Formats: sequence, C-alpha cells, structure tokens
Amino acid sequence: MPAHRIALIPGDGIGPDVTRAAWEVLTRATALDGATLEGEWFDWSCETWVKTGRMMPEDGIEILRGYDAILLGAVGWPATVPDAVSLHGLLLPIRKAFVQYANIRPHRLLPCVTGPLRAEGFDILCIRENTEGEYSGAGGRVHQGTADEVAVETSIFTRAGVERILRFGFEQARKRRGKLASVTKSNAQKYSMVFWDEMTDRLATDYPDVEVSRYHIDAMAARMVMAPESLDVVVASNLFGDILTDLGAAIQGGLGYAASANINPDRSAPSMFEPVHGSAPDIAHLGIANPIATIWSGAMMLEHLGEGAAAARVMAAIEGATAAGIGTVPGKDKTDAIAAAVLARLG
Ligand code: GGG
Repeated sequence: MPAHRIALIPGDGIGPDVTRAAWEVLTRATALDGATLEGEWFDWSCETWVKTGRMMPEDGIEILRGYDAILLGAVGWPATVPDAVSLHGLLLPIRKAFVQYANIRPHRLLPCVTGPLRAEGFDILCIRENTEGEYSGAGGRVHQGTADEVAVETSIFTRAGVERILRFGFEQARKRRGKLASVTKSNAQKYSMVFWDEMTDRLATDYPDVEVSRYHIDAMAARMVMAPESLDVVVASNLFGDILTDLGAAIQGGLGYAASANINPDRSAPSMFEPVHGSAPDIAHLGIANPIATIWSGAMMLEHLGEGAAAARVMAAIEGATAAGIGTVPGKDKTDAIAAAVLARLG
C-alpha cells in the first residue's frame, strides 16, 4: 500500500479549519483506493512569527524537502503582522526553493453554484508564473519618511523562467481544448512584457496545434467577466496571474471554490497545494469557512501523487455535495457540515 508523506501547514485565520476538514476527506478517500496519507502538522504561521520572529524555522525548507507534498491552508493574520511577512517569510520562499514555477488554478462552476455575475459554460485553467516576475522581492526604499522618499520594486523576468512557464502553458493547452491566451501589458511595460510577448510568439512555432492569442491584462479581465466560455488556458505573470485568479474565483462563485496547485513539474522537490483564498479574518473562528477550495486543492495533490482514482473520487464527492445544495451559499453551511457532506459521498 503506497504511503505518501504530507507536510500540513494550516496557517492563520480560517486556515486551520479548512485544512483539518480537507485532511479528513483526503485521508478517507485515499484509504478507499488502497493508499495512505501520513501527515505531519507544522505550526508555521503569523502567530508563530509574533512569538519567534520567523514564519518557519531557519531549516524549514530542508524540513519540507523530506515530504512528498505540502498542503497549506491560509496565512496572514493577526493584523499587527505586516502583510509582506507571510508571503516573503513562508509562501514565496517555498515556491522558489522547490522550483514550483507553475501555479495552476482551475475556474469552473460546481453544480448548483452560481457566481455573482451568473457567468456559465466556462472551464478556464489559469497558469500563473510562480517564482519570479513582480514578486521577486528586488528593490528598495530610500529617504524613508521624508518628502524625498522613493520606493522601487523591480520585476525580474528571466529567459529561462518565461520560457518554462509558457511551455508549460502550451503543454496544458494541448491536453485540453488547444487554446492558449498569454497575458501581458506590453503596451505600457515595454521591456519585460514585450519580452514575454516575443517569447510567446517564438514558442508558438513549436506548438502549431495550439491556437495562441495575446491579451493585455485589462482586456483579459473584461473578457473573463464578459465571455469566460471563450477561454481555455490562460498564462500570466506572477502578479497578473494572482489578480486574474481572484477574478476567476469570483466568476466561479467566490474564493471558497478556488483551488490552486504550486507545481514543480520536474518533480525534483515537493509541490504545494493551497486554496487561492487567504486567512479571511472576518470569519475566522466562526466555523463557516467553505472548505471546498482546500479539498479541491487536495484532490489536485492526490492527482500529482499518482492517486488519480482517489482524486476523481474526491471531485465526484464535492460535486455530489454541491449538487445537493450543500456549500453553495456563502455562510449558510458550517465548515464541518460541508466536509461531512463530501465525506458521505466518497463512496
Ligand atoms: N492560501 C494561501 C494564502 O493564504 N494566500 C494568501 C495570499 O495573499 N497569497 C498570495 C499569493 O498566492 O501569492
């Protein structure tokens, strides 16, 4: 019986609630298909930062390296902790160290879930570049607190980084409906984004079977609202992908449904799975967070670990639960009730 070792990082706010709920579903589903998940819990969070000055221990990356995958809840709370701490102290170093350069985020409607925009008939796979670009952490501030203050944030786009994420996008398009939309803002950003466009055009010659379109980020935002059914695979930089996938979450009903996988495609290090949403302090400890995004992220983890049958079982159970109207209206059902409804449909 294969055993997969999973590092669990529940994090802050609603993170522990949704991670616990997802873990129950994932362990049960995997067992039904003859495999085992062995989890170890890590209390790496903003509360840990308040106590110790670090989100994770100094050797945190080396600790995680010993696992087959990471399941993360949400980070970013309490409000006394600067926002940048949770990203630059945990999420971004993990993505970078483990070369999780492809952040995959599916956007489609679950049964009986209606987004606020009532969009329908869409199935979009957003692929966000995950290790460089606008989140590289390069830059600085001078003359702080004076009238002459200057802040500089440098986006870094390497040839290797842009090529690998675009190729990943082309490959995904090939496995789906054969359409790739590449997103930039090359009319305004004339170095990095023009470079991205040029790379898209150059690589397109290697994928003649894929229909490629180039969009500016503003036009893509409008298209995702007005005609989401026209899109298949969307590939974008770190910041643009981050923004577009919150929009994707909105058209699929809300952040409670938006799953994500930070993938190391070469499998040279663990991949990390997490919902798109953050720690949602306004509903933390109320027991009403929707765990579906985290359970769906967990299904992506099972797929990545080679447990395709268990992944399909989890997705069918999620769809069965929402088809019965459970977890379809924000705040109506408790976290535990949604998890129980999914558990009950695992078969
Ligand atoms: N689910 C993980 C989480 O808490 N994300 C919050 C966030 O701000 N993420 C930004 C990012 O994905 O780069």
